[in-house]
Amino acid sequence: MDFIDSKHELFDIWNKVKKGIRLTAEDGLKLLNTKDLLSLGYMANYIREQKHGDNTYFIVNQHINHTNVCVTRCKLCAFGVDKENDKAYTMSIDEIEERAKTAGFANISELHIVGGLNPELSFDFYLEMLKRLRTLLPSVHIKAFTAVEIDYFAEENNITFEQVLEKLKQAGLGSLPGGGAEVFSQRVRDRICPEKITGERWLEVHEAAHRIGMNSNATMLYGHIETYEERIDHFIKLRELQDRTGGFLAFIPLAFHPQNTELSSEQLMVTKTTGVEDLKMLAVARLMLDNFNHIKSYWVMVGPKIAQVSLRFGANDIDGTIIEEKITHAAGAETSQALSKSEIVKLIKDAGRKPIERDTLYNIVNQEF
Ligand code: V47
Repeated sequence: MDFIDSKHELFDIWNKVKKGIRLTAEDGLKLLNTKDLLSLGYMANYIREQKHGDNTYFIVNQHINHTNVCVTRCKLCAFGVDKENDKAYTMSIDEIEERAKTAGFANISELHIVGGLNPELSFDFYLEMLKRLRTLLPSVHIKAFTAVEIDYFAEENNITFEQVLEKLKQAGLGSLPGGGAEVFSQRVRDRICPEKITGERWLEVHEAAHRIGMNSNATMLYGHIETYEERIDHFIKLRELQDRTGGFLAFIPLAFHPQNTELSSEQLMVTKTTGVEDLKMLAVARLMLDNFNHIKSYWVMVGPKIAQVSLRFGANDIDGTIIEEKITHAAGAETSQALSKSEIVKLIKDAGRKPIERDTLYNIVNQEF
């Protein structure tokens, strides 16, 4: 007997999944509304295993957040501050280089660099930073700057996204991370990040990157004030862009962390996401984003234990060693700053999956574990 039989509320969707038929917005809503987490996970796992078998990717990487000074000051964020704030910091290129050098000794294959919109840092600063990192660590892939930062550089310098991206690429940029997408709905953005670029602009920046042959990732910040309809709308917009370009490498659902953000205020009282919600998002992402190869379970946000279990709920990537993380930890993350390679390998093996160390573009670095 099939795990999901003809009497099951998800039977029609299961039939589509088995036949490889694209799910509709209505199907997506039904998936988000189901209480049957195991059937949802079963379907997501079916696709996950079709695409990747047991293969489960991770990366040895280092995050660098070079400045927390930010002019947009989004309500969802506990990291960005005004430049007058006691906690404000901006690293010099020497300091960034120093951090990268230490990471280089740990044999990282990726630097993930994002920061606030700091008017005191010129575009030349970033070009110089990339050139120096490229010279220091020529074999390390630099994944840096969210679409929000790319848009800011374009506005500040009165040039197009393509021009910004071309200059950064020439200086050493390899790809764009997926941050800053939040939820594309303008209703939500007006309340959680009114100063941030629109969802359309976020998508335009990524489309421009894909046009010049640069890959990127996509994210969605969930678990605050967004509705299930708005989550589905976000998935569909990402899926449409991916149909046009094929440039996205991975989708990463980001579990909202409310502590120290304006969204945890008494009026809004947004609380942390639960394990069920986290697993559900990863599973629905796998099923709705049929043209994304990789669904990444970001252990920093969902915790290593949920990340591990999610390897049976659609996820095939557990992200990386990270080393130092500031954005989620400013908002109350209880996870550690880093996981060692052997800890990641153990999580994956204990889930009955095969660990594969990858680089940013999913080339295999090592699979002998
Ligand atoms: O851009 C901000 C979000 C992003 C909070 O591309 C918050 O490989 C939760 O984008 N609670 C940074 N999230 C993280 C990110 C990322 C992480 C790992 C891998 C990749 C990748 C990308 O986190 C921000 C913003 O969208 N964020 N504040 C918060 N309070």
